Amino acid sequence: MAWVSTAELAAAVSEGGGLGIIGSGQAPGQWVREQVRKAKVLTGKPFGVNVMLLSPYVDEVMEIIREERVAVVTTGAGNPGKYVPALQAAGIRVIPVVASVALAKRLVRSGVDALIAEGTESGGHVGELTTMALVPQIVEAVEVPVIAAGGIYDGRGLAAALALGALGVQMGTRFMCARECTVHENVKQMVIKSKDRDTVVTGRSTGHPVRVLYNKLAKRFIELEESCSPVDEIMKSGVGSLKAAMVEGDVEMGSVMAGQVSAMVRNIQPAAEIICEVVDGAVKVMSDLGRMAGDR
Ligand code: TUI
Repeated sequence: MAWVSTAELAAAVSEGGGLGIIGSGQAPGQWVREQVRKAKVLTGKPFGVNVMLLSPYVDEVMEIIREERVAVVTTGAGNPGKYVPALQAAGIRVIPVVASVALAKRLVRSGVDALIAEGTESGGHVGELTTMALVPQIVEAVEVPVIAAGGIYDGRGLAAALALGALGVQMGTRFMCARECTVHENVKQMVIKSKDRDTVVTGRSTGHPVRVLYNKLAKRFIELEESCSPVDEIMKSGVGSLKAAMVEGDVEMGSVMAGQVSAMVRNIQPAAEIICEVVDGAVKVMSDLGRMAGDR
């Protein structure tokens, strides 16, 4: 979660029993190094960095991650195959986000350590399949551990993901409203006020579909797409808009990337409390389901 999951949130998640991930987005290598070093001060526990493969800085970011010996790299928006050997040689676990069975199989052949199967319910760059359909298909297709993502908010979502064969979950949107999350307060309030149908996917015609909370920018994007404007004109109207929303708090003309569970987020909570609630909730759901199964 570029501009959202900074060192503070990642460290708080790792301290709370999860694996915190710093979102590096399109930031240059030096910014990533500073964030990694800040997280190392805030926690002694392992954490990861997400690398957005469309970033112009991807090569230098990968190099810095190697130098800093970060525990885990996750990737988004592409195929990280060529980076896998060098990262693993430095003892770094590589866990790409995938949205299709084909890419999952290809990456397992590249030797990745695990996969994150992300359904279209998620925020930001999205694929086509839902988490419910995608996760079991990837679980069947590969032998590495699968982590489910997209549409997971609480213990019910974690239990459902485990039922589909995932061994864990990745959650983004709920952590946007973690107390330690440094995203602009306007964004937190927009998430908290959102309703079930408030996210839309824009940019399908550009080849980079992105789920966002509906606002003036999303409206303009949809209008440009409906009028079949040239792809570069549509892309241009999105440049810098993620930072405008997440850092500067422009929730009208900025890109407020968030997933479909946005509507379920109702308050600001410490990251550790979120993790406890999710895990305790899943244990309760699973024991209730076990009882239901035992009753027959
Ligand atoms: O990457 C994300 N979420 C993102 S990246 C991002 S920045 C961006 N901004 C505008 C346009 C495009 C990107 C904002 N949010 N999540 C992980 C993710 N990866 N979701 C889906 C994918 C994915 C999709 C297709 C991964 C690989 C893929 O196929 C690539 C291939 O080569 O087959």
